[in-house]
Amino acid sequence: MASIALSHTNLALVKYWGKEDEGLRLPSAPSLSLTLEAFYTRTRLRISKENRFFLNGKEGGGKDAERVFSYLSSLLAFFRLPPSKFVVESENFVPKSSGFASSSSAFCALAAAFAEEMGLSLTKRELSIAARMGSGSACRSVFGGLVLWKEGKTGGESFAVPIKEAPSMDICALYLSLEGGEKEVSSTEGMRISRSSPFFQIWREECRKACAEIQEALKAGSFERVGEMAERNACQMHALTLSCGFSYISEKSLRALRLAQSMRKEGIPCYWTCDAGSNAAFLCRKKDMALVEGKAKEAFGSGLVCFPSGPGPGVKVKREV
Ligand code: 2P0
Repeated sequence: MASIALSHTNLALVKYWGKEDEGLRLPSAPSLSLTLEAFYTRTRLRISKENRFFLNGKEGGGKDAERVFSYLSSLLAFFRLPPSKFVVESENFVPKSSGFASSSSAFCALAAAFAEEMGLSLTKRELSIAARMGSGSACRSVFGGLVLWKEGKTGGESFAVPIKEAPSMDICALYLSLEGGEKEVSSTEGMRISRSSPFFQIWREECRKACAEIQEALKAGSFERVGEMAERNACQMHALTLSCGFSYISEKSLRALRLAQSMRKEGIPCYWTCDAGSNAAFLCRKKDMALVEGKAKEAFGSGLVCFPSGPGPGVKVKREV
């Protein structure tokens, strides 16, 4: 017997960057994301005599396994369940060469498989809270399409809610694999340092405003306004880190930003975003995807690897007998 969960990653249009409580992963501000169809994690979990973790078919020890089992122990304690051990087999369909993080889909799939295997019958809200405890952005992957993560003042108040699980707005992402390599400052560390910025309070306010404005723009059906707000929020996040003396963006990430801006001047609605790494993504309409990809290859060379994606579904889980 085992439980299998399938969860898609999400791309933040308003970034989660800063925690009020590190242990609980309570964010300093709300964030808003698009769940992506193209990238996902499939996780199979069963109770066993010993803890074992497999990633993409290979048994893994080290930090990944440590984080998985420490998270599962915290879930057992949170749901007042007796100590148990697990075999966890995860497959990541997030291309390694993309350089994009898979923690949102990984921890959402793990939370969902755990809840199913332990017979917890959680509501989506409870599952979002459980996923958040593994990795903040994982709480948003519980839902498909466009998702809002409310900041909340306590662990029980901080969860994601769907804005539109099947967006009628034509909105897609094109990931650009600009460079590889490990980032020097982890997200956890980067968020911690960023709290010391003189601009941190402004950043929080800007995220609150951006979440409200994007929701308004979605209602009004304005893709351009959504894109503008997302690009501005990404720029503000990177300005925040820079104000503390470190940065994730590279010369190529900035070239991608300028490329999005020049495409707009040509009448192609394309907007830039970038997470805690130097690989950027473009937001565009599905009908413009090929054109945007062509422009990216023109600018960065025909060998540039791009990953297009439309909106994806929320987490799914089933019991295997
Ligand atoms: C996001 N990022 O909203 C932001 C944008 C990176 C930049 O969520 O410490 O791995 O596990 O709660 O979720 C990366 O942080 O952080 C992240 P933890 P996580 O997608």
